[in-house]
Amino acid sequence: MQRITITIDDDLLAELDDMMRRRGYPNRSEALRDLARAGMKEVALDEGELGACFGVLSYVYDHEARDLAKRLTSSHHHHHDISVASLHVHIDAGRCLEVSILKGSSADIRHFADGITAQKSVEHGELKLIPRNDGDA
Ligand code: NI
Repeated sequence: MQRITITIDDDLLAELDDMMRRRGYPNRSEALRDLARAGMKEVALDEGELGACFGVLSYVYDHEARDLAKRLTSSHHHHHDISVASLHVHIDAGRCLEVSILKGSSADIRHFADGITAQKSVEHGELKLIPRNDGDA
């Protein structure tokens, strides 16, 4: 074990202490270790090669933005091997929410998702990867 010193702003520390009380952490070190582990797991999922995966991609877009809806649909058609299914919700007069289920290697899924979320007028893009071998005994 090593002892480190960190600097943290008052508001964040208050939130941390509050969470510690709710969850019954004995001290800040234990709470921060758990948060760091959880964060590192997220980073590994974000960055690591996970092999065969399912992906859940969600995003909101402005359906009146020039040609955007058409471009997004074309992307899905062009990558029909990756894009398994999509749910489309008209959230209000101008915006659509889509949730797409993707299937392929983590690299291919990330590449496809980046192509969607990097488009202008696409917001709240988020990709969750689920390794397909998770359930293996
Ligand atoms: Ni719509």
